[in-house]
Amino acid sequence: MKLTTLCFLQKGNELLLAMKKRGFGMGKWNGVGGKVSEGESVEQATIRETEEELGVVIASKDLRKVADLHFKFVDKEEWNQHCSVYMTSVWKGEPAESEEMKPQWYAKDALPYETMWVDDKYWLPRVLAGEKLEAHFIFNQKGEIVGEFEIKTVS
Ligand code: 8OG
Repeated sequence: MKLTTLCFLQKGNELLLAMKKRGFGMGKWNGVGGKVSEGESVEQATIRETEEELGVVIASKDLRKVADLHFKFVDKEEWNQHCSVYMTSVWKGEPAESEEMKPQWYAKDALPYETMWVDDKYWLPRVLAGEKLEAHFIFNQKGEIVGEFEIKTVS
């Protein structure tokens, strides 16, 4: 199973989302992140991806792990992934558009869930309310959730 990362910058009542301009998840608002490379820790990948996609630098001590998301794809095993999700309120630099992402600040209570991955509306509000979560979702190839999903609080 692929290891991936997702990182959200937060500033007061706002969350930074970025429009994915190409590749998997194109056209969706999301945090920033991607695949963990060989020989890299999950935190190192989170920091690298955030710098590549937004041009900001995060120190590992400022990353707060908020969720483990397990995404399984029916008939597309190569898309299966374990995604580690982080939040941070501390970084260096000003978020800027890159080839892959166009960032925009949103009020946390007005996120554009209809233009985000379909699972996000189930777990992201809980993370923003302070919960730490582990969740399992099964998708078809169209990116729709199939059957029951599971979200539990972890300590
Ligand atoms: O390297 P690449 O950009 O393809 O990595 C995919 C990114 O998209 C990675 O940051 C994880 C993220 N991602 C999924 N599925 C979902 C999802 O269902 N919800 C959210 N919020 N992010 C997802 O691949």
